[in-house]
Amino acid sequence: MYGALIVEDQVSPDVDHDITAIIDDWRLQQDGQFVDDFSNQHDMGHEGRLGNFARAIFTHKTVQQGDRIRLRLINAATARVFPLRLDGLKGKVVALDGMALDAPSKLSQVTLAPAQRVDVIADVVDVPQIVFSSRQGDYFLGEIAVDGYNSTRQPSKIGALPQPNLSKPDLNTPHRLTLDMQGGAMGGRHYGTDIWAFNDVSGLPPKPFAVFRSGETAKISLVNSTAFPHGIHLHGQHFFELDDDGLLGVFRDTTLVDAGQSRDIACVFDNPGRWLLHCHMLGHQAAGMRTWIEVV
Ligand SMILES: [Cu+2]
Repeated sequence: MYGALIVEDQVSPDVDHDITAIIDDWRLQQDGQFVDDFSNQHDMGHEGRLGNFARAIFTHKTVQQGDRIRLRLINAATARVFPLRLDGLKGKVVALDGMALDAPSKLSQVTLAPAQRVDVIADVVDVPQIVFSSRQGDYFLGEIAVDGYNSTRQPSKIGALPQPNLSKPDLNTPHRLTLDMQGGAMGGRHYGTDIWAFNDVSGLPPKPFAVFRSGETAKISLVNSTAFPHGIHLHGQHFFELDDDGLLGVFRDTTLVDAGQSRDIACVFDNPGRWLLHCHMLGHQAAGMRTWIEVV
């Protein structure tokens, strides 16, 4: 993301407002000051540095009932995965991690790992509210007030956004790799030098995890051998999640892999350069869970 987030005068023609919501959490003392324990090893070895106070911060304070809005949610938290419910809105998910879906999908619960984004186009049917469905119950993150009624907007279908120009992955590619996530509390042994490791290496190795020829497809199995979820983020390109049958799923740049689970991805490496590949729970990254790839 570059530049200003607030783009109120650049509204897409088919919506009344383009709204961004930054979702974040903070660790606060009773008096509202930040808790000053940023390099806490216990956090790094567990879920990461979770806050005890969370909010959604919107670029808009009000909408009208009946408005059609485009709402972009960004999980800017250091470590927290947010399962979210959007109340007061009836619509569709139209993009993930900034990439348009070819067919908008049902708007139900949305889960965002750190760094993940989702775009929704929806009609305002009641006060739009974002609720974090936490293990302890619903946690209110924020709302946009409803002020007035939009009587000019006519009901219409929510279509797909303009499609990105994507290179088709070669699913028969011989280039297959495994990225094994290791370490942390209650994790198994590994040979890395820090709390976390990828394939027995902690931190950035002198040689890349892999080198790809520009335009080449590779399939990577992301294997979570740890006791915690990880949001794995690749810089410089997006990738397809593959389903259990190996078919193309959603196209994004950060994928959440739950503890003990694995996910295969297929990526056309078409952006030359040296790129980080890391866990976006930043305490995990700082404590070893990072590597890099090169596209030549
Ligand atoms: Cu992680």
